[in-house]
Amino acid sequence: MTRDRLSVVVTRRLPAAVETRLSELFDTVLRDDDTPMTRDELAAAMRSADVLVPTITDQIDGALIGQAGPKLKMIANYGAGVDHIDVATARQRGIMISNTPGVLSDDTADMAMALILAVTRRLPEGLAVMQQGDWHGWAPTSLLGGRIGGRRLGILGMGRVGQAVARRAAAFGMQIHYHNRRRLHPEIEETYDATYWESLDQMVSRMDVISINCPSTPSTFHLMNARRLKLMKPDAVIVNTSRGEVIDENALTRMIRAGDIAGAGLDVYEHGTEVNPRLRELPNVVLLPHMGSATAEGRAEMGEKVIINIKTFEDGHRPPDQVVPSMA
Ligand code: 8YV
Repeated sequence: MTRDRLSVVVTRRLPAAVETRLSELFDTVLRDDDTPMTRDELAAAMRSADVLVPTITDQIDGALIGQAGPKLKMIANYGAGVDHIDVATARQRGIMISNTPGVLSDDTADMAMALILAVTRRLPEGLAVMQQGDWHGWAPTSLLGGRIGGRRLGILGMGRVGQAVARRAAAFGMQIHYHNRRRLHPEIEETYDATYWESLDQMVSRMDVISINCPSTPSTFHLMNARRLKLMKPDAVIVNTSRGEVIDENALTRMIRAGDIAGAGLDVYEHGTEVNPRLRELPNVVLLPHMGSATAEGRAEMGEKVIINIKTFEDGHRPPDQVVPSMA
């Protein structure tokens, strides 16, 4: 007897190979154009599907989950962060949530390093000079940045991505410091020669570079608020490849404009695509459009994880990347 195939709705265009494999394995509905679904489209998808495959551009809140059809059994997120999904409500309704951790860590950490280098070595200013045809040759004192070797890097959130940043930064000669909900095992600390700071305030006030690598949760919202940003040394810089909500973006903008913080490298923003326009005007701020995990390899591996999670669930087992509310 053949079993009915699971019906899977994918909310965004995914890499072709991922879409093909999803269609081979499941009764898959793919998106025609690469725009986020409207709330009504999402609600309809959640009424008709057994499994929804959303991305960060879908806000799956409690109200939407409340309208889900009785068929919806699983939300297999294409992405590691699940702050756009009300995981607790989904769990109450018996809907399984999975994500794609691990396969994006190195790519995201590469981008954190790229931002640290771009800000401290003034890459955008150099690029602007070249693009404007304004270069009149080498000069001993032009566009002097700072040397990152020897600087103190404070990593806020020492999970997979934070540790991948630590590995890279240590190879660049930076001194590794971190703040985390839980202190790491001494052996892991030794690997990066990392110093743990129980007090985030104390760490922030002593670092040359701060890298945000914690997830967005109610307890990390505005962790870098105006009061804490003020603790930063005026020659320090901050980079964020995690979620914009961790930093009070307006306070950060004010402080960089006032010269109280030396610069910032941001890949994510507090209000999604609504980036504070003042940030865009600042020469010591490097802004990217959420590209941290944007490699062809990473996106393909994210797809593989989604497929493994759905398939394992279909076969009656616990998906390898199940998300439970306390992790979210
Ligand atoms: C993803 C990310 O690509 O995985 C995450 O948490 O932030 C991204 O870089 C995105 O979430 C896709 O849904």
